[in-house]
Amino acid sequence: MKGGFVTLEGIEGAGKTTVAAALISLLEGRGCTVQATREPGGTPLAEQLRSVLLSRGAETISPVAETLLMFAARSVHIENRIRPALARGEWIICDRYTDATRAYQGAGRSVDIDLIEQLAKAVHAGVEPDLTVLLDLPVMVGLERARQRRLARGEDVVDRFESETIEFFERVRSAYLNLAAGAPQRFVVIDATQPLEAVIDAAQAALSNMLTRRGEG
Ligand code: Z5A
Repeated sequence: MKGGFVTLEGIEGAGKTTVAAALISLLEGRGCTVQATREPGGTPLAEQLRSVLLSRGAETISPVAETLLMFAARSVHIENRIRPALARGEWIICDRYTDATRAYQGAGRSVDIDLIEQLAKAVHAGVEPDLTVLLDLPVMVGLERARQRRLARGEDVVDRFESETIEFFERVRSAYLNLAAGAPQRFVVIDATQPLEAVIDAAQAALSNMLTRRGEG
């Protein structure tokens, strides 16, 4: 079986981390070699850029600077990890990718979408997801899940994104749904308010369907 590239997207608290584990288990059950990774991050250097992007320091990071840093991290990630793994015929399950930049920096922070597409072309022409699973849920539900998780872990700090307004996350959610509507051959949208088992079943079915379409089902 040849490898593939699957991305998971959605607002905070959508369940991406949990669903990623279920997709890995399906692929490993079929004998595939799978790497789970995330953005921003995924390599030691890209994880350093993640810390810069998420931490709330004294200096302002402009929306354009944030976009450039996202793509810098992505470029490091692609060249050191994603491209080599795909070339070896492995699978990549990635928690967020360029659709997150389109949604968060483009819609959330009003960065010019043409600039984002130019950077995407420069950084990863030819490295596009085969399947994108969008976990969709109302903003308030996602934020409440994230808040509960922080409480359970005893964390009392929020990062640069978690401290954003509800309106910001509404723009991000709408942008994701528009992206999905514009590329139905790549996206599968799952109602993430369903019980976790139902969300996992739907995500695994989407991946199985993709394998079947590729003649590998
Ligand atoms: N960002 C960006 O702006 N531009 C970019 O290009 C990229 C990223 C790549 C870090 O991302 C931030 O980077 C992100 C966007 C920005 N900030 N935000 N928001 P991240 O992916 O690392 O962070 P995150 O989105 O905040 O991840 P998360 O909160 O961990 O979300 P999740 O992985 O989707 O959720 P989860 O951990 O699987 O689940 C959250 C909780 O809900 C957990 O307790 C689960 O048990 C529970 N859960 C999940 N599903 C269910 C269901 N169905 N029912 C009940 N409970 C559930």
